[in-house]
Amino acid sequence: MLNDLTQQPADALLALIKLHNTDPRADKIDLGVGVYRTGEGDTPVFAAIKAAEAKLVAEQDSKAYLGPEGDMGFVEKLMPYIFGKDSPDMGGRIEGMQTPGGTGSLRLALAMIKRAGYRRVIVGKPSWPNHNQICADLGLEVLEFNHAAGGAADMDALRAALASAMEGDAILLHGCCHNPTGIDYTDAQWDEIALLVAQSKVLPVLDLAYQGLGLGMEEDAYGLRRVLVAVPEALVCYSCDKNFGLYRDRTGALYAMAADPADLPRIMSNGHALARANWSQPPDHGAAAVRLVLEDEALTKQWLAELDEMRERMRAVRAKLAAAGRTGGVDLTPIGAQNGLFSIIPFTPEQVQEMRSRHGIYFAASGRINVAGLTMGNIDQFIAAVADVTG
Ligand code: PLP
Ligand code: TYF
Repeated sequence: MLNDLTQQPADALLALIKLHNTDPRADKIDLGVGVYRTGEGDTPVFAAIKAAEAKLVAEQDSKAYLGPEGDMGFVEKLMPYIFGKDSPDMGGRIEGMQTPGGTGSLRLALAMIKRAGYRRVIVGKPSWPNHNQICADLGLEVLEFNHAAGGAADMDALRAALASAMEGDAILLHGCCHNPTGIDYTDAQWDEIALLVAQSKVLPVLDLAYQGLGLGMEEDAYGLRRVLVAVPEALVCYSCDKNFGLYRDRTGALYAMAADPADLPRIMSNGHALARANWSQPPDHGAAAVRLVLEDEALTKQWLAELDEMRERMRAVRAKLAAAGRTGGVDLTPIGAQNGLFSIIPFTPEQVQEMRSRHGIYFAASGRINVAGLTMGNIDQFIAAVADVTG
């Protein structure tokens, strides 16, 4: 029986790590998987997290089970950053739980909507491959629309998708730093999206995996907050794995917004039951470290300063790419106005292979580059390689 299983492909993004590692060239460049890198090419642990971890080791007096909801101090401390200081729980209408990363949160959110009777999820394409993969695994149908056209968000495609929405539809929206395009909605577009989502009555599922890496912590939450004030119910999938640099510690949260605070315990009891059926309880370490950062004013300041530095470095890389303008057969200008770790350069599949074979530069077959893999030391080499393979 086990022998009847068919071979599954490896995750293409994670497979790139190995490809890059086995390339012997000293000047190779890794623009593959989405992790932040410093100007020296490292992905260090945040100093604020290091300090919180030291405190955790010194002060944590038990590792006894916490329950399927995880560290509720962590869940609550994040809320003002996500939902705003003025109304961090929308008048008692929002409650959360800790999950294993943003992926765990998406898994629970989508399993929860399936339980609630939703049948279809509207998703902009291209999207992070795991969105479709989780929907497929849960037996949720996916309705795709084009996320972008001509370097900007394709609002016509989104309007048409929402106009065709039926009862039992949800829509999955990237809150900021769209993966893989880097093309985010403008504030004015979010204003319209909030109205359209409310009118169409689809359930919004907002995926916020990169808050603070785009334009700033507040700016990156604009769209999410606009949607939440316009609709009765929503789910928010949050990841701390990028903006606290916790990646492998799998740190995230799921928040539900209910029409009435009285509905929340019943809704969340489904999240807790699904967590028990999936992983019982989330891993503690990353969330406890984030809580300790957010409970301490000095550590919070330090974390925000580290996040500012990351964002500013990525903006500087983007500005330098944009300044190169037309390079070979492609135009790098739009990259300057895009947000977060990713942008797509319209390479053909052959050009992606040539970037690897001729230049030792590794990125996804879609042409998605992780801009954080570029530094002031290798960016000219990258631009010259782009000119070479596309010229
Ligand atoms: N959502 C998007 C759009 C992502 O790119 C990622 C990336 O990893 C995640 C969610 C999940 O993040 P994680 O599970 O590593 O916290
Ligand atoms: O898109 C990325 O590169 C990140 C990291 O299965 C990632 O979101 C990639 C693939 C994967 C899990 C995380």
